[in-house]
Amino acid sequence: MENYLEISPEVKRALAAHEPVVALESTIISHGMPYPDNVETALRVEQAVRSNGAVPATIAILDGKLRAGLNEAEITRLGKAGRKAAKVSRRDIPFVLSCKVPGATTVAATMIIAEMAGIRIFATGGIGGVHRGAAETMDISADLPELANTSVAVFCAGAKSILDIGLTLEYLETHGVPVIGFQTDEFPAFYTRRSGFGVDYRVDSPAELAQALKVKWGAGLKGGVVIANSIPEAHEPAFATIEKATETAIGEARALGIRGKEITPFLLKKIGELTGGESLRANIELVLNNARLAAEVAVCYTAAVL
Ligand code: PSU
Ligand code: MN
Repeated sequence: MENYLEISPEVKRALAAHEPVVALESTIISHGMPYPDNVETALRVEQAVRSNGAVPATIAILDGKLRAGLNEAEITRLGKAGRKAAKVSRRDIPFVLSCKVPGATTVAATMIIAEMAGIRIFATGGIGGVHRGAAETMDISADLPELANTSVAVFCAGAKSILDIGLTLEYLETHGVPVIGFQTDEFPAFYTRRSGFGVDYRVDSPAELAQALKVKWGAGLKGGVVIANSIPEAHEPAFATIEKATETAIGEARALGIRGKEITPFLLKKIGELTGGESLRANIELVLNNARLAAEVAVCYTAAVL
């Protein structure tokens, strides 16, 4: 697979110099937000990483290459393609590599490419998980087995309440994935700070977190880590607004028979419409917040492992 990997000159230089790099995913650009907010957000997220001392590496599949580090024109291309871009998880990688369609990587595929490039720290909005009703549908995101196997720390605002958060946490526990709350004892539910579920461990500083990552991977314990970073209070929508929109959106998805990889983008779009854009504004703020924290931790982590 390394033959297919193309790292941008800036990211390559930073990695060779053991400087902090933060991976960023691209499904959030193509399928997670509408154009042009998606492109604007992706560029602001890169800027947030830079302002906090790290080099951003947005990850995607373009023109038959696994890419780590995109320029503004390439990010714009993905943003404009929107849902015409392929949503790429682990199973899709070989097929999208061998065709012309641009591929936007999910958390799972971004982790694979980040690890291959030598990037350990990755910021996104929310991870996929076990869907509500999974006992019947068996809909479990490929993000979860990837977290079990691939050694990358994923900074997120928890898992969305479109998922069964309790079952998602059970899966992660079974597969040995630590779920760490950054300055929180409670696992956040993406748009909202509370879910009713606790985290496994709480850390209060980037340095403390970097040290735990160093020890985990240094000890040969392979696999991912989930760092749950709550949306800042000032940007948190009312719980009832989100919950009501989520219930309605899930009902519509069921009625329309939407399944598989289409579900998450469908629900995000619906919830955006139902909340009059409030969920989109929250989504943007929480991604920025995760990018800032991931960059701070990347700075401490590179210093710790040198
Ligand atoms: N959550 C969001 N926005 C997103 C996603 C999740 O708020 O764009 C995307 C991520 O790329 C995640 C993927 O990895 O959805 C999970 O999709 P699925 O459930 O089909 O595995
Ligand atoms: Mn699924």
